[in-house]
Amino acid sequence: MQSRENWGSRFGFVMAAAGSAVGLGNIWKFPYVTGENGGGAFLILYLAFILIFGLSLVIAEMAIGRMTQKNPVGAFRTLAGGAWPLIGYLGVATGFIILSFYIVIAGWTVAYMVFMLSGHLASTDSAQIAEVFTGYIGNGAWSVTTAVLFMLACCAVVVGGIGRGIERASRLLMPTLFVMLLILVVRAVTLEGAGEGLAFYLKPDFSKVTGATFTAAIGQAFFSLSLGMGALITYGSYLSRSERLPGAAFMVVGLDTLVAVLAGFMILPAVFAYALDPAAGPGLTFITLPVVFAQMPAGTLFGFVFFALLFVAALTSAVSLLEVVVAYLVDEKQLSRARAVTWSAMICLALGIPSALSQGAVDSLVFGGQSFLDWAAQLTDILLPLGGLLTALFVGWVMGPRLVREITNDGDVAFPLAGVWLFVCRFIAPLGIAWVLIAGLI
Ligand code: VAL
Repeated sequence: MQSRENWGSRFGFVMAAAGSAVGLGNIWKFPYVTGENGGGAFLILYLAFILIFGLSLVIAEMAIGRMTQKNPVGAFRTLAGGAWPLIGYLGVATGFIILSFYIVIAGWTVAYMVFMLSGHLASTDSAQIAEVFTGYIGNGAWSVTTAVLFMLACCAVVVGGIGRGIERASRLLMPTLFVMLLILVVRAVTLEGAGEGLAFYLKPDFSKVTGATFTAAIGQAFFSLSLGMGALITYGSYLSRSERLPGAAFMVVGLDTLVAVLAGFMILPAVFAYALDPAAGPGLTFITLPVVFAQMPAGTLFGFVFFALLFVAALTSAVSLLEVVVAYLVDEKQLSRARAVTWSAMICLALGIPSALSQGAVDSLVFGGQSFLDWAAQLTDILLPLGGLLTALFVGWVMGPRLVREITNDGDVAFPLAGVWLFVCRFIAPLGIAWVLIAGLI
């Protein structure tokens, strides 16, 4: 058997894993969910969940991948028999569902880069921008086309493999993303009237916190960290045995959280500076922000940079989701990489088309008050924490100290919090996640 390809360097791995984590979840979803859920209060919950559950599970998933050097299904099968490999299947399926609607939204960023330059979004009237947005997403042919284009970009990266494909793209794209983000944050917080947005973001309003806020915050934490979707197990499986895992995991979690927090600093002050509504929901990025850019000096340029930023973030994330399925097909079904990429992209597109068409093109794809895309997204908000809960149980009760030995390279690498980590996996994470899930359902 051919030996498994490894990341070329620690930096390459961290950039790829941070590329997976930093995505639409941080830049598109986080600011609007924060806007809808009372600003600072949501921020506190989100940060708490990242710290309590997120970090421990990131370490756990990466370690499971590295220990087995296998895709999620193969990894659980190698470590334990019985029903445990089902967690792997759950992860692969969840990643696949996410990818199916992710390419649709990412496709919107492709269109918006063009719209920004062509002047389609040069209006200070949000009703007019809303018309451009709904006109475009409601046009089935266009939204399917941009989703296909985006998927092709993902395939181009993934088919190149780990080192020459994913790692090379991430090493280039992630630093670019940070530079673009910093430029936009500086622009936003120096706008006149930005202070009110900063206050909204940083001063918690606990009266807006309900059971649903908890579910939203935990779903957001898992989505953002790429947990429960097989991605970190898969990326971990390409990590060399000699790397120090805890440090890499800390860096990935830190970068992901930093980008989400900075995205809040980039968007909320700008929205307030122009007296717009922070609770505009999913349209915050695609309807509200163009109005902001239209009023800002050199707004076309900043607007273009913003949607390019969103595109880059989405690409490195979608690549990791595609790699989950590709790794599964290559390891378990012995497909060549090229074939695995072709098949998974085609099936995923087939599943994504209803999401693309549910935005106004086909009325019957809206049911129960939500579009097909919303249903898919909502389903994953439950599947992700569920996957996390099961992984925590597995790690805490089945693997236990065995995985600690893996994390510490048999005692060579310091992991002073091993005891706390194991305690979190055994008790805190399963009970806490279950509690949040039940509170949300009730
Ligand atoms: N973690 C990414 C994001 O936040 C994806 C892979 C879901 O968008």
